[in-house]
Amino acid sequence: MEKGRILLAVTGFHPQRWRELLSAEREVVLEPDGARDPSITYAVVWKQKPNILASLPNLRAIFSIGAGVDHIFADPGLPDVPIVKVVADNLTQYMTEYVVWRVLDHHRQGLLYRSQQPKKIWHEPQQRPASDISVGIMGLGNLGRAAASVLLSLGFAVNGWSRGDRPMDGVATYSGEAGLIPFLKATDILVVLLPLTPDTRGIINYGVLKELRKRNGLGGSVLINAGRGRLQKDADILRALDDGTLKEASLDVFEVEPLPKTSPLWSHPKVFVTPHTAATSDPVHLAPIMLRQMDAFERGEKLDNLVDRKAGY
Ligand code: NDP
Ligand code: OXD
Repeated sequence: MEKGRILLAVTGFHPQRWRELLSAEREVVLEPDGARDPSITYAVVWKQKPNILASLPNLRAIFSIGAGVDHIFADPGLPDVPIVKVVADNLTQYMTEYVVWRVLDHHRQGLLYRSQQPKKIWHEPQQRPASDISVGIMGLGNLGRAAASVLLSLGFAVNGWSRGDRPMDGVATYSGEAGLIPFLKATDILVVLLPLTPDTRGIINYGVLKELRKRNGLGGSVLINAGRGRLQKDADILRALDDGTLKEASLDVFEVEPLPKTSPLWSHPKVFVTPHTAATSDPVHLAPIMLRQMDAFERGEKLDNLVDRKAGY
């Protein structure tokens, strides 16, 4: 089979860098030039323009530049071809670093020390062992499981919540709607690593935050969201922080991105903001993985890491 050409339809990343790396092995056409081009068989996308993929008569597979694929499903004219998501060691490592960094910072009172320093306050809060704190990972998938195993090795108690049963050694696992409240009630630090789907949109709301466990050495429950912004209600998080339902939050993702300059989250003393950078897709690592998958597919092998279109992730 001839090597298919690639349409690169990328908003917000660095299309030129992706183009350079992908074109080492295949011809790459930048959106919008490839519209209706019959020689294009693959699309590599991030937030592609609506209906561009539907215009390609011989499209055989869509590759997401990210682990999340909600940006692809936002296209009303999405063609019915396989969708491949990113699963890669370096992306997983970045996310594990982010989760462990934020959990340790909240556990070791980083926000308190940062507020004390400008005022030259020498005050030592009580220290507690990690084993006193349970971290609940919402979304025990590729990223959630990797973070869970490092947190376990640091001595934290770890809970996990997923759609189906996903047993993991050392982790108390919960699943589905029935498992949600018990999972929250056993969790001090909630780490959100869910995909954005019709079932998960808005799931991080006041009612859910209210269920988190308060009995812990942290002095309150903590939210860390590195999944997607529209999983959460920004206003509910602010309300929970202001009435003490939440002690602190680390947010990498927001309902609207970039986070509007008018958002009170920017200057909230209990919030740590990062600009959707928990785990950045690095084309140097990811482009070769995509090219290998295209080669394998053309040899008649199966594509890995396929998205379940019905589940939406
Ligand atoms: P996976 O598909 O491997 O895992 C998703 C997990 O979420 C699975 O455990 C799945 O359950 C669970 N899940 C999905 N829907 C539900 C539901 N309705 N109820 C309960 N659990 C549910 O994804 P990854 O771990 O690779 O990535 C997770 C998300 O992280 C991405 O979708 C993306 O949005 C986000 N992300 C953010 C980045 C950032 O920089 N901020 C970077 C990379 C990813 P089950 O196991 O049963 O299928
Ligand atoms: C992703 C992301 O989904 O960067 O990979 O958010």
